[in-house]
Amino acid sequence: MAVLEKKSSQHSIELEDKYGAHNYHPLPVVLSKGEGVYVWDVEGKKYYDFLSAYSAVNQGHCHPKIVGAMVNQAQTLTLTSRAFYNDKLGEYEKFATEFFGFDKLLPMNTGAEAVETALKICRKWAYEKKGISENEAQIIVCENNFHGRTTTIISFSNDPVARKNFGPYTEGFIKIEYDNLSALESALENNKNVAGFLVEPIQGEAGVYVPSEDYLAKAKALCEKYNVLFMADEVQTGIARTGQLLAVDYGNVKPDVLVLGKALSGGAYPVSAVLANDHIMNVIKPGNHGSTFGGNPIAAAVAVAALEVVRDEKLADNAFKMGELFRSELNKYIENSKIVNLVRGKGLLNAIVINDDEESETAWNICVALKENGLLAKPTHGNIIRFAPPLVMNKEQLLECVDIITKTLKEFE
Ligand code: IF1
Repeated sequence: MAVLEKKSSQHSIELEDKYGAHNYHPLPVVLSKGEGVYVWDVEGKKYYDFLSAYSAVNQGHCHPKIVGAMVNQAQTLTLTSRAFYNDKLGEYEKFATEFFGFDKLLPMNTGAEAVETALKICRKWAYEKKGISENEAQIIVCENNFHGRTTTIISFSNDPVARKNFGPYTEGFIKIEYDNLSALESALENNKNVAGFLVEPIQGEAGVYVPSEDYLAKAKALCEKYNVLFMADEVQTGIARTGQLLAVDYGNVKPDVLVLGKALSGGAYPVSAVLANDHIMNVIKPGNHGSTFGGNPIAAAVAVAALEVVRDEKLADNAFKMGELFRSELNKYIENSKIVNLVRGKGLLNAIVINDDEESETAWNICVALKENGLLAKPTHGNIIRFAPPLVMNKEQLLECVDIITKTLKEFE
């Protein structure tokens, strides 16, 4: 008889280490259950999740309404491909386009795929509507961007770890400094072949870098002046994360092309999308683009439920209020801290900057100590720790988390 193997963290870690590619360096915690703002490891220890799967689980872990919609649809019809219609996709497209205020939606699965889709739409629009000559289109992107992992997307990354030895790279991108309007204007002025500008409303991977207040609105105005598509990558910042439904809402900016992913499904299923109005989206014709799984009935049912949760539970509002509270509480601590320089962010997308160089282990060690104290977060760029809990967190829970964080930081002062 087979001996029942007792589940342990160590065992799971060893399995991944031996049989999985080493493309990640996870914190040593093995999770097996989640509910709302909490996750549990295989030994049964409970944690506050302060990463939310990189902002995919905005609606909280295993939200019953989202899981219910998924299970229900999974028992009825999972996948048809787009060779046939299904009875859920159109309903979802109607719901989501009305929700975000666009004419049309193109469904994909991952964030990177949606970004690729936006780039393709932009190029095709440039040739067919703007009149740029074939193969000449340029797209402006920002330094320190993160838009995903495909070969084209890493072609315009400037993170050597993401990029080195994956060449040759895709051409047609111009890189400018983020949060720099004159850099944008001169890139637009000096090149008649610019088709679009792709930007993160807040740079997540760069360390939750919030641009100047009027940056996005003025960048959008410049794009209009030069007849260039303003493409907002809201894969991480969208769906209430920053305290508004979209981060561009702070500047009343309406992107020409909106890219969504992650929390569009509440983290239950890979669902991404590109939204645009007809004069742009209609450049895409049958055969130009697609995906076996994009727009499948489970994804459609899950996305509708996930957006309804955001609306019905007023998650943008809550993220705004909890974010203000979080930063003001942490600022009280930082006043007398040697180890933390500052806290920054919007809504519940925040980061603290540790007073140490990027090569130091301090931020990692703080995250390991946070884990011991019951809160999971991950460092980025060596000396920055991102704090992005599910948006369903209440005040009492948030204050308990502030307590855990400040108590842990004190161990490092
Ligand atoms: C990983 C960061 C977060 C994104 C934006 C597109 C994508 C992402 C603005 C691609 C993905 C992820 C992926 C994740 C780490 C992560 C991340 F640290 F790298 F920056 F969230 F903060 N646009 N972001 O942030 O979406 O294809 O992954 O669905 O492990 O690479 P995807």
